[in-house]
Amino acid sequence: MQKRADGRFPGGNPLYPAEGIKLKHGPETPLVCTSVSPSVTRTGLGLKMFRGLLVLVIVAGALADVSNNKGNGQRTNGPNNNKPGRFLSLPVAEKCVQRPKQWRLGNHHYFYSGNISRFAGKKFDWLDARNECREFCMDLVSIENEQENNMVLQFIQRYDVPYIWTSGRLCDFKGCEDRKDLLPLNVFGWFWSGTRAKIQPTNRVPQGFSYNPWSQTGHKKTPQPDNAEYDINQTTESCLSVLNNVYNDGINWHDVACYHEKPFICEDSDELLNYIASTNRGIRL
Ligand SMILES: [Ca+2]
Ligand SMILES: [Ca+2]
Repeated sequence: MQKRADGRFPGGNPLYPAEGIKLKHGPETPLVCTSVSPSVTRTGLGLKMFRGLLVLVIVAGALADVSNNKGNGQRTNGPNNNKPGRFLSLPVAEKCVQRPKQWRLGNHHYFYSGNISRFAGKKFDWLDARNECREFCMDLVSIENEQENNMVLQFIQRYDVPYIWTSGRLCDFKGCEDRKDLLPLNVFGWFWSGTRAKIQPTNRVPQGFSYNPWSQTGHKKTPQPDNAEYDINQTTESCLSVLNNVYNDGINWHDVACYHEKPFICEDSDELLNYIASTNRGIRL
C-alpha cells in the first residue's frame, strides 16, 4: 500500500491535560494513580523519561470516564452502569510480539476484533476496547487522514460491519476545562486518544480531506456530533464511532456514548511499541 503521511496535523500534537495518568508499577509497589502535570507532558517527556524506573505513563481514558460526571450527573460509561474507577491497561510484551497483523497502512498494522477468534461475536465498551488493543501495543484506530479513513470505510463496507469504535474522544473531562482553544467543545473539542492528535473542527471539511467524515444526520436529524443521547438520559456522547448506515446516512463518524458496546479496530501504537522495545532488549515486534 502507498505510504501514508505521518497522520498528524500541522500545528503539532496537542496533549490533553487529563490524558496523563501515571501508573507506578514495581514488584512491591501497588498501582498508584496520580495525574501528570501539563508542564511535564508539554515538554515532550514520554516513556523514555521513565525507562528503568518501572514507571509507565498511561493515557487516561479511565480518569476521563470517572471525572466526566459533573455537569450532567452521569458517567460516560453508562446511564445505569456506574463501574468503579477504571484504568488503562499496560502493554504485555508477549502479546505485542504476537499481535494480530491483519493489514497494514504505512508502518502501522491493524486488526478488526470480529476477525479474531478470541473477540469474535463479542462487543466492548469504549474503554474496554482500548484496553484490549493496548495489551497488544496497539490502541483503537486513530483516523488521521483521508487515506486512513477510506481504508476503514472500505473495510466496514466490504465486511458489512455494523459499527466500530475508534480512539476518538471528546475532551470533556477533568483538565479540559481551561482549554479555551477547545471551545465550543462540539466543534473543537475532539481528539484521537490513541495518538493525542487533535481532530480538526467538526463543522467543516478537514484539511487534507475531500469530504467531511462526520455524518450530516443522526437521531436528531442534525449533523454530528449532536450529543443526542444527552437529551434522552443525560449521558454525554463523548466517544467516536464509525456507524454503517444506521441513519440511512452511509458510513460516517458519529459521537456516541462511551458505554455502548461495539466491535473495534486496533492500530499499532508507536508509544507502546517503543516502550516495550526499550524495556525488552532484542524483542522483535
Ligand atoms: Ca492512524
Ligand atoms: Ca451522535
